[in-house]
Amino acid sequence: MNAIRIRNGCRVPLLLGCAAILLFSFQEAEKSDALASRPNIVFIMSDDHAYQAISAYSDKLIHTPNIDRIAREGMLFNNATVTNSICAPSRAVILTGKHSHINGKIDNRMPFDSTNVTFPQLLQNAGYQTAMFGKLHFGNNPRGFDEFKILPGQGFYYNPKFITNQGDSTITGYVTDIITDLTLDWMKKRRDPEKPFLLMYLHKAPHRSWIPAERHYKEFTKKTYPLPESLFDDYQNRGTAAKTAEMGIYKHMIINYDNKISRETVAALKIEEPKLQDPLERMTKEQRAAWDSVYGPIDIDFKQRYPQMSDSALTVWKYQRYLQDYLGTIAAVDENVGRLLAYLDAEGLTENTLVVYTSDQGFYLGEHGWFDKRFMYEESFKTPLLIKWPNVITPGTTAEEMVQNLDFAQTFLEVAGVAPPDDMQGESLLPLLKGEREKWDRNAVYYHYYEYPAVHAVKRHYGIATEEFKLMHFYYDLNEWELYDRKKDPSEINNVYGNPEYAAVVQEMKQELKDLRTKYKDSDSLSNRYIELYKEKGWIEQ
Ligand code: SGN
Ligand code: CA
Repeated sequence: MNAIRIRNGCRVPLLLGCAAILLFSFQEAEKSDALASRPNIVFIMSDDHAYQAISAYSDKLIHTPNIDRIAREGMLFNNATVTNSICAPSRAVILTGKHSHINGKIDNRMPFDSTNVTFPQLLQNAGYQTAMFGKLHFGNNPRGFDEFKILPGQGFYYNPKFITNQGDSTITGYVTDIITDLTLDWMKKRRDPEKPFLLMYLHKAPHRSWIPAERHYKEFTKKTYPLPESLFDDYQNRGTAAKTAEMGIYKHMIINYDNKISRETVAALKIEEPKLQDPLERMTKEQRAAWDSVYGPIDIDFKQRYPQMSDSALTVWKYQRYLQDYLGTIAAVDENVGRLLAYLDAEGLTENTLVVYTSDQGFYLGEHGWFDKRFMYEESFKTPLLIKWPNVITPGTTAEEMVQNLDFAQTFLEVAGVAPPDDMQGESLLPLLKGEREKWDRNAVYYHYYEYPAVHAVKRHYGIATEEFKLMHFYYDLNEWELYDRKKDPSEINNVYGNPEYAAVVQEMKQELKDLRTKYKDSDSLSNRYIELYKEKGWIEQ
């Protein structure tokens, strides 16, 4: 209509000028149409959320109807993995689209080099409105965001502090609810309907030390969970790294800090264990009273039973307490994901919004007797990934392709019509989202973990995974290889590296690993440089 009016108003001498105006207004209209039709991106990520604890993957432990909805209305990825199974490095890989050895954020301690180009900066430059709420864990503020409210470091479950680009604050309440309140407040009051948006909605839960919301105390502390087959793993037929890691439920989980038995009871029972900062100390009097009314009786019961408990009974007790609290925190995540999805529905945003649910890595829920992550073994290497985008993805589909957190940046840039920088190292998932599987040709993925020596004592290692095999090399104060037959031994309890039947596989996999390291520009000399950096910082002896 506007264009016609302009044309009708033209007089001959002005014709050229009018044509120019007309062209300009067409171009502008097209540009703003294209801008408006570009999808919104909602990136939901939790911290340490194991795929075993999402009912779209397995309903043995918990029912997560709201997270499952993303798969029901979209795509469930059965082979999504991370490149380095630890928090801040995973986030750096996601933001930069580059492996840790390239973006430099190899572990939770090293600073993030903010000269790295991140996909939110590129989306912001391309006209997206950008916001981030929740846990980033970088030590520095995110770039490329119009608004952010992030937890300092790990953040707190109760009455958390926030760093924002309008000053810092402390908010009373439960962290998962608050992160959602902040997100919805931004959506309701400051979202610009003229622009597509990128929202990064990042939960702290279910990170250690696993404190649920008050409304879930009673329900979850009553539950009993099935024991994983390898809860009592003795690490036979494995290498040194599995034997020396310090993340055993029996040996390393702290009865006070993790299992929430009071310091008084622990002292009375003469249990010797590390004393970490009390995670309950931030609670208000009322919050603490609500906690004590449910957890107090557990304390009394434990005090009575502990003297008679065998080692295996104590392992099972710790496992049950661990899962009750861990899964309790996930119940609040699921509810809050539901709140956000309902808001998108109510605002008519659902159809053209790409919603991702993922975790910064996987987690052990008693498999191999462990909690925590870090290893390239399955439960921490694999991460949940569910994506919906009703305008594009066929509902209820699954993807078996080997995708990684490395792929998000290029995916989001492609769906927004922004050319990715040449040095990003992932692959856009858009062909898979569109159902064009023939366009996907990756057949191996690369992994490299660095944070050692450090908490949980997981040795440095790198490796390659194909659909059939996984080959890992543990290095630094160790020089050991491990090979797992993923089809025959999905639980990875039998290292077949030295088995003559696998000699040819070892040879092939080593060659593939070498090729992959060349492709991604990783090398022993780079590994040594990062070890030198640890020495310079005084984190390891010279
Ligand atoms: C803290 C946890 C560790 C955990 C790291 C890294 N201990 O140090 O158990 O492995 O974070 O987690 S705690 O006593 O502080 O809870 S990460 O998800 O941030 O990488
Ligand atoms: Ca994490």
